[in-house]
Amino acid sequence: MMAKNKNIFNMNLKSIIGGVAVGIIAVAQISCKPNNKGGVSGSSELAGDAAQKVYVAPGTHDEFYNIVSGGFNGQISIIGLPSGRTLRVIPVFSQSPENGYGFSEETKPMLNTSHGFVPWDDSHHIALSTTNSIHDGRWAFINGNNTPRIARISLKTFRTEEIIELPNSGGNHSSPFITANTEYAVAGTRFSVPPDDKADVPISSFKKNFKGYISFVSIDKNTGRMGIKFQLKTPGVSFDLARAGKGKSADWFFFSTYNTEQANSLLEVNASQKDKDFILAVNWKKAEQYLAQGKGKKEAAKYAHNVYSDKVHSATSTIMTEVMTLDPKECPDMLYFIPCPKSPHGCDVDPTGQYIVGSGKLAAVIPVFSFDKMQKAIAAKTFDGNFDGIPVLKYDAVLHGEVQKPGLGPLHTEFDGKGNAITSFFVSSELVRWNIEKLEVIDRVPTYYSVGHLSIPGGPTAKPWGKYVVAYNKITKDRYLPTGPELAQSAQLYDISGDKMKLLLDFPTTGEPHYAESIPASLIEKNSTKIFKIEENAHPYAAKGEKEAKVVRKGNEVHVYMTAIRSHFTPDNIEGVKMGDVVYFHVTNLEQDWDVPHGFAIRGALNAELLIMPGETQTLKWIPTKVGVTPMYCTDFCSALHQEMQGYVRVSPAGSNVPLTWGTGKNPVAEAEQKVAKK
Ligand code: K7E
Ligand code: CUA
Repeated sequence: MMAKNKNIFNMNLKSIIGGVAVGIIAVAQISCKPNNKGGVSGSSELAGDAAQKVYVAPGTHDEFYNIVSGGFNGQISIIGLPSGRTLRVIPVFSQSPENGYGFSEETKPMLNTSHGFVPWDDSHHIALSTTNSIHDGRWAFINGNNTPRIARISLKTFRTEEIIELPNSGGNHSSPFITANTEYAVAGTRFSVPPDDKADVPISSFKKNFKGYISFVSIDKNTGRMGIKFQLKTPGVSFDLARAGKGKSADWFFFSTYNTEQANSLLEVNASQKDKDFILAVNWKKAEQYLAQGKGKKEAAKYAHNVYSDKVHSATSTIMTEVMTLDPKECPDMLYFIPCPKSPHGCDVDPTGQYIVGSGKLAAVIPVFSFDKMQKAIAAKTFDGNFDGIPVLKYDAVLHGEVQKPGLGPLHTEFDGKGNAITSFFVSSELVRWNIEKLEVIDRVPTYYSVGHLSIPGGPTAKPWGKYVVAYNKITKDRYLPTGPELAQSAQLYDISGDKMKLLLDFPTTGEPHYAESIPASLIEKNSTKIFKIEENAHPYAAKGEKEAKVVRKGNEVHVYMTAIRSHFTPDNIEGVKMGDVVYFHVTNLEQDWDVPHGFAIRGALNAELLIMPGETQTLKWIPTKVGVTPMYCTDFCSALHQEMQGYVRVSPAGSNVPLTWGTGKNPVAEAEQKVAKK
């Protein structure tokens, strides 16, 4: 092993000198070598005018927002296209040391679950809200995989506004996917599990007791407010990915499945036995009808529903106790299985809603199914038996056709809006463009290396904006300066406006990008929130002017109603805090100017810091650990006198009789003490 490593290392050195792309050789151990014709890896594919095409001149803006899942960091990155510049990281399922999300008292409830406080999760899929299957720029949704949840992010504030937990679910991978008019965010469970209220069963009783739950989370048209409308209790298989229909197929949802073998151990082998798994077609309008007819059954389940309010600048977490379920056995004509070779990963619907593309990770072809044929096959009952009571449609009866020899290891497909699909191939490390009607490959281009998801602006919608495709690669190897054992994850931008896809740019991403969507900046930028209006601040501990600043003791709790404005805190001197106290700094940023946050940090805080936006109140909980005078300061360079934005808190021993005094000014505490003495 050592010798091998050394060898690669030597070759890498050579590659720098001699221009041999050696990273590829290393990658070849796990995937095939892209068809690279030499030079520094990929440079030969680089378009001659690439630099010009991605150059966004200083002071000008990108054309698209690229909204990218952070994968195992549980966050979202906002990247500008075509520049590849990272504009923001939005914390969703993980605490953030950048803005205090999940650390401040106001945001901690966002990470509450039925298991308690979960500070870090894994996220895979972005879904942007649509109207008539076209981007409307209102919200982004993303899944929490490990502890199953769906989050809604406002594209006005670029903040997480709501998180709902999904009961009866494990590994929330096939999630979230959005219906045409954002009626629902839909989530299929990756792990089939026994129902939460009857969960203590032997693992070996999988076939009997385990179910694959699909959650339909309704979304309020105006507020975006989420709620679990119902769950479908399907046979115990693994759901991988999904897409809603559009246009003629808008009443339907399509899910890729694997482990239809229903194995509960060594899935690598045991779940790859069958020649075909399934795409599950769900008529969700019919499910709604059954629900209206009273076919639903309430089941006990525990899940958290967390909502953040921009008025009180705080989140609440409510534990819900039941969920409505629909059993397909009592709801005929609602679910159909379409056979799909072999362990399908992506399941994507073209812009017209006519074609459904399955991407079998281990398949040698890309099958494309026809919605019209599916309707005919259902009407004529062209079935190939059933799976656990659900009709299986005949493969040939539903198939539009197969793309032959497309590449190795197809994962995901997006659409360019010109009648073509582009599919990512993990094993052969390439993007392949093919014509949907003719099922012919028309172009292919290597990726560096092992592409997972891909994103065309509007690519999953009825109206692809086209122009670019971004490849999100799983392996970076030699693409960037090395940074120890952990390397940046890599995205690559290609121009798809012409006949040939052309590589324009590599850019590193934060975390591991799985899925991303891209949307024209014009649909979002004009709505961006600049400040929170101080007069609308309804936080119970807000101080909406320096006159309202105060310190209040309630038993051993000390509440500091503090204000921040360039360049001081009020109060900035506090005495009378004692060991054993729990101090809450409720800091209101009085600024009403865009881009003037203040920070707050206090020495020895075991929790965190704060970053407070204009007009907002945020709270840091601090339990003093030492007697003495403790400094506190603003952490965000807010003005020329930012460094002067500081203060002190005096902590005395428990039981001391130092009076509670505070102020900002010449000798604030002395003045306050005189006032106390006069009384
Ligand atoms: Cu990364 Cu969408 Cu979780 Cu495919 S999944 S790559
Ligand atoms: Cu406020 Cu620096």
